[in-house]
Amino acid sequence: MKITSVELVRIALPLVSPFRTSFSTQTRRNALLVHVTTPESDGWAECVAMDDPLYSSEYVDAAAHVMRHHLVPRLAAAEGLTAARVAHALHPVKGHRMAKAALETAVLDAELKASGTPLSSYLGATKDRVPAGVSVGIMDSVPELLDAVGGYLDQGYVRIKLKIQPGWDYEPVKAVREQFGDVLLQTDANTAYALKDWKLLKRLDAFDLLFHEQPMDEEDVRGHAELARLLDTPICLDESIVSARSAADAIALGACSVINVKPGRVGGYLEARRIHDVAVAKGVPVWCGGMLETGIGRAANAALAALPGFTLPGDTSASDRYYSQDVTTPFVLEDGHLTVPTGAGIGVEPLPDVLAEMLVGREQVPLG
Ligand code: NPQ
Ligand code: MG
Repeated sequence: MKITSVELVRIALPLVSPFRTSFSTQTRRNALLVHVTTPESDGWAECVAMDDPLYSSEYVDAAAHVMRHHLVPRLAAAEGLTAARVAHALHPVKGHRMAKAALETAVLDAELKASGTPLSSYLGATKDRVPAGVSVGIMDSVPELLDAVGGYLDQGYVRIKLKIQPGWDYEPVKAVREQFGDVLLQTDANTAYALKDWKLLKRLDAFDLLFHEQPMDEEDVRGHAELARLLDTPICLDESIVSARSAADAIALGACSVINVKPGRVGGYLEARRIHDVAVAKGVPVWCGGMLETGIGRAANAALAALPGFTLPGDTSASDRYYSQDVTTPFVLEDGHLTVPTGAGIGVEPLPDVLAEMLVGREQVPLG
């Protein structure tokens, strides 16, 4: 396949409500879409990098820069390019997995569209719908949190994830557990704790949680193994898992017994599938995380989440969890599930009128 153009498309989507985590409060998603064309077809993907390097070291301007100056020229120069060869062509560039993932996914979408194959079939999906969980931000008060959680449960979400940090952990988790009974409940600290805080998390053992996601620093894999020995609640890693190799290492060290798979964080859907395969071989359940994707990224995540090892509900929420107007046909909740797209490739594309409304800028990247 020959790439004939690569375009970076920036759009801005207001969030339906502010989303607060231990590292930021967001009121808007500035998304970066990648559009590639080939002589046979075209492909879309979403780069999940945030505005600021607060979740991981990547951020959207850096992703655009590295694509423009380092990644796209390598793709354009590659002989006999296929989606399966994108990672090899980009391998000389260290890191920048979110940028690489977006390019690989756009090429994959184009390739699969040309052959009429849905991404879900290509990846080996075994389900046509996936259970939807929801990630609930830090709030100003417990009553406000209970209102929000109650609303999501009324909509049908099958699992609640509470963002926590020191000072917002025991009381909110206890209140949600007491108010909503045996709902599937888990936490995500986005690295807000240190090993010395382990007693704060130990108190949460009382609430029969599925797991704590990424309590400590991204690089503190050994610390997570130590924490796992101190707690009854399992540990799930997110930020620490950047590849199939790091997943295998974390499992071997006893640092996690559950893995959050985010294709952007690990360099794409092919590496995400390898993590799935490693985890299945080790008996570790995986689930699909989220990065406040628009319908473009959400569609591909739904396909991944339909693989057999994805045995826990993901952060694959409906579009209206975040956006009153999505850039694609919206994903809706049906009986607590999202339907996996059946169209070729990722199975969705931006609605031109909506894209025009949300557009912040488009940039044609030179191929040479
Ligand atoms: C997580 N996501 O699992 C993340 C982190 C996260 C759904 O909880 C803008 C863009 C804001 C990406 C906030 C969820 C974000 C973001 C949080 C990602 O750790
Ligand atoms: Mg997380």
